[in-house]
Parts: sequence; structure tokens; C-alpha cells
Amino acid sequence: MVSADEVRSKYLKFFKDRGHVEIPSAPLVPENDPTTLFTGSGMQPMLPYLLGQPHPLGTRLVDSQKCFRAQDIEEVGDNRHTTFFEMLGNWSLGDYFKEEQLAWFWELLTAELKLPAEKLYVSVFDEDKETSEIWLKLGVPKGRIFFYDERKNWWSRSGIRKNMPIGEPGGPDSEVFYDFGGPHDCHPNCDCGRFMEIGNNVFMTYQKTAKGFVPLAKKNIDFGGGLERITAAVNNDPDIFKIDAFSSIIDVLGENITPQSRIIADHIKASVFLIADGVFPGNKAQGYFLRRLLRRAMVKMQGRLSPAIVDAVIKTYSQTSYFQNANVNLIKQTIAEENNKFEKTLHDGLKKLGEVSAFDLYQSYGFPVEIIEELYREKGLKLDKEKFAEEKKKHQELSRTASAGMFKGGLADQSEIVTKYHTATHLLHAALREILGNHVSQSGSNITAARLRFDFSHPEKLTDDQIKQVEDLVNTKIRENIKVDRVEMPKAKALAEGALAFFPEKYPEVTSVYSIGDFSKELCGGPHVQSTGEIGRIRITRQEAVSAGVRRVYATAIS
Ligand code: ALA
Repeated sequence: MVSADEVRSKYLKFFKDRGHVEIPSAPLVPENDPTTLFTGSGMQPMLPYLLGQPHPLGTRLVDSQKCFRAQDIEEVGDNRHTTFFEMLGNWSLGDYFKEEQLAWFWELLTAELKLPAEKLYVSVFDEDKETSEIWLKLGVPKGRIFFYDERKNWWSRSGIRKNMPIGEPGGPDSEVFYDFGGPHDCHPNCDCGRFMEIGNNVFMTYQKTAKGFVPLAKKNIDFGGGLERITAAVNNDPDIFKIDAFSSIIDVLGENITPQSRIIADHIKASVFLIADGVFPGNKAQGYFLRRLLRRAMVKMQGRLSPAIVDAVIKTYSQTSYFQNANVNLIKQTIAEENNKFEKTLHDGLKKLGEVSAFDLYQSYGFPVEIIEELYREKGLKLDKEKFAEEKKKHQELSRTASAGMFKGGLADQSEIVTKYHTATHLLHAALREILGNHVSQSGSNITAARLRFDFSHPEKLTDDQIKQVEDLVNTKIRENIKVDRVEMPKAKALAEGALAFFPEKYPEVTSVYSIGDFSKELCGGPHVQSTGEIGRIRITRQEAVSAGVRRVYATAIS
């Protein structure tokens, strides 16, 4: 059995030998791209460089990037879907192009990783004759080159050209598939599992603008290939859960490879990586997905959760630097706390079974749908699925409306005092970041005429001294009576300039940005006071923990 470590090392060395500099994996929560919750591909952290900014390490880069794809949660359980994976990636930033990339990838697969050439198939964008010529020259016979339209062979983060937002780069691509052999005659892009995509060469050459597509200043190569899938191909077994990067975790469970053990292994692994990158279980944004992963895994584990599984994940990656600075105890503690919370929820919910509706179990008690069904079945109760679906839909609409309201600033009303508190919230956010560090980001806000309440990411209780420093800094900025400025600008520009944003994906393409001197800059719908002096003075009255990693402070105005 060839290990994932071995495949990763061979890939990195192959491209380093060809002039590439290895860059470290970026965190799973994007650092400079608040438009998306998770890093889901190797190119994401490379975006500014693909758009033309010079990279400090040159024009040839290679890495293995930690990736998380939340949209695949429900798919996990078969032999090839995962939420967490490593994407091997190499880039040419205006350096080499198609000829070199395709020749090198072919050499890597056939000479270095020793995959039999006759098991490799390629797909090409149907307008891209140049690429099919290159494959033919490399020895791929006509019969193994397949042409598809943009639905399969155009790559951008948002898919086909029509769906790309202004500013987004993309281009035609050419994928390589491994044929695991199978019962029926099909084609490389069939979903049956016979053919598995093991690498995608993107010719990242266009950017969408308001006037249509324009060529990027430089032609880039963006290659990405799933490490786990390539390793499965090297071992000629289509079940990626058999490779050591999963089997080492499944072994600890003492189970065979089944849909259930695959879900546990994937979800716990993803959770350990997410917590190590600063995500904590919660009801919103990244925390919400982590909670879903953990709870789904916990349901399947039925009380067998132990810290040994966390150790197994960390040991699996001991040859990488992923967990070098991780706080392993914090990871274990976070999972154990969530487990306790969930057990209590289940316990309380079970007592209520029959008294409350299935929807309440789902919504208020956090039961996964499959568990509700099973409870109902066991107790011989009838679950009205239609009613459940209807209530769920109604709730989703309500929460959409509520979140639309929230993006008016989380304000109870637009009275003078509420407006003052709103501006104070911006000052508080900036002050917390200055005193505690840039890991602080808003995770919630609620304002009434009596007080402001502000939730933010931070792992521990603030000391009295820190509270005083934050309070003093806010009050200094109030005393300076700084003018509050509002400008309209494209969202991408605002974010690029470092404007803070709570749930940036909710803001329109052209959005208003409020600045308070050079102290604070946030995407926001207002309203705000004209100058900070109007606020008076504030005092932080209370702090508490919302969940692991999220703190809450309350403040009132004292004028
Ligand atoms: N960015 C390309 C992908 O994610 C390589 O498939």
C-alpha cells in the first residue's frame, strides 16, 4: 500500500525539481478573502497572484492545500466523497503554460507514480483544440480524449461563465481521470465511480468584467489534484477510505469500512482540522458547519467518542506541519464539550418525544433529520414528513427575513440612542482587534435602547486590564469626535482595502462602507451618527462566553 505521505512528497519534489518553490498550506478559514467561509481549493489563497500581483516567492509555486467543502457533507458515505481533503497544487504565474504543464503532469503520473497510461483518460474544453493536440503528442490516443462544453470543462469558483461574478477569474480546463475498471461502459465524466478525476489543469486566463470577459495580463496555470484520490489510483483501489489517511482513523474505531465508518472518519478528521484552524462549534457561519459535522459523527458513534480518535487524526499527519502548533488539548476539549452538549440535547429531546413536533426536535433540539426518523420508527409513531418539510421551509423563509433584518445592522430600531450604539459597536470592534489581536472578528451584534451587545471570536475571558484598555480606546476615539464617513463602493474593492464585514456574502455587489478616521472601516448598511462625539462615553458592563471561542460583551452609554 503506497501511503498518502509518499504521494505528497513525490509530487512536491517533482515540481520543486522543476523550479517551483513550496509554499505552506493556508488555513481552512480564508485569511484575506472574507467572501467565502472555507478554503475549498488550492487556488483560493492564490487569487491576488492569479490576478496579477507579483508573488514574493516567484512565478512557479507548489503546495498541498488543506481544503474543506461544506457542500459535500450529505454525499459522504460512498467510496469517494469527503468534506476534508488535501489538494496538491502547482502554479505558473505568467511563466510556463499548457505544453509544460500537461507534459509534466503526464510524466508525474506515468513515470513517477507509475500509473499505467492505458488507464488514464483526459477531458478537454470543446473549443480548445490546442490542448487536445498536446495530449495526442504526449501519446494519449484519440479514443481516450473526450470533449465537453463549459459545464464540465470550464473552471471558476462559481462554475460556468454566466454564474461568475464580476472580477472573478476563470478559464478552460483539462482533467485527467483514472479508470478503476467497472461493470459498465461509460465515459470519463459519468458519476458511477468507474472513472475518478485525479487532476485538473486550469488555464486561468480570463477575468469577468462589467464589459464581458477580458484576458488576464498574464496567462496562468492553476493545477489541482486531490491527494487522496491520486493515492487511491496509485493503489488501484477506488475506495479512497482504504488509503492510510483514512484507514488509520477507521482502525481506531475498530470497524470495517462502511458508509457509517466513512462518515465518522471524514467528519472527525475535518472537525479536528477546523478546530486547529480556530473554528469552534456554534450556530452561525463556520461554527455551524463544524457543529453539523460533529453531531452527525456523534450520532453514528453512539457514545463511543474518545480522545483516541483525535490522536489518530494527528498521528496520521505527523509527517506534515499541519498540527505542529496545534493545541491538541483544546481540540479534544472542544469535541468533548460539544459531545456533552449534544447528549444533553438528545436526552431532553427524547423526553419530549410525542409532546413536541418533529420540527421542534429538529429546530430547537438540534436533532439531525435521520435521527428523528429513527426515533419515530422505534416508538411506532407516525412522522408527517410533508408537514415537517413545510414547517422547515417556513422557518427558512423566516430566518432569511431575519437575517436580512440583521444586515440592517442588528438594530432593534433606528432611534437616536440605537444609532449611537451602532457607531459605538464599530469603535468597539476596532478597539478589540487593536488590544486583543486581529483574530477578533464579529460573530453577532444586538442593540436595544438600553445597551449594545457584541459577540466576537476570542478564545478566553478578557482580563480586567484588557477590558479597561478597550474601554479607554473607544472613549478616546469618542473624545476625538471623529467624523463618520460613508462611501459606496464595489464590495470586492472594499474588502481588498481591508474593510471588516460580518457575513460579507450577504452584502450587495456595490455596498456602503463606513469609516471612522483610519481607526475603523466596515461594510455596513448604517445608520450612524455624524461624529463620534455624539456617543458620549461608554462602559463595558459585562462579559460572558457564548460558546468555545466566542465571547460576548455588553456596553452602555454613560453621558
Ligand atoms: N482550481 C482548480 C480546482 O479546484 C484546479 O479544481
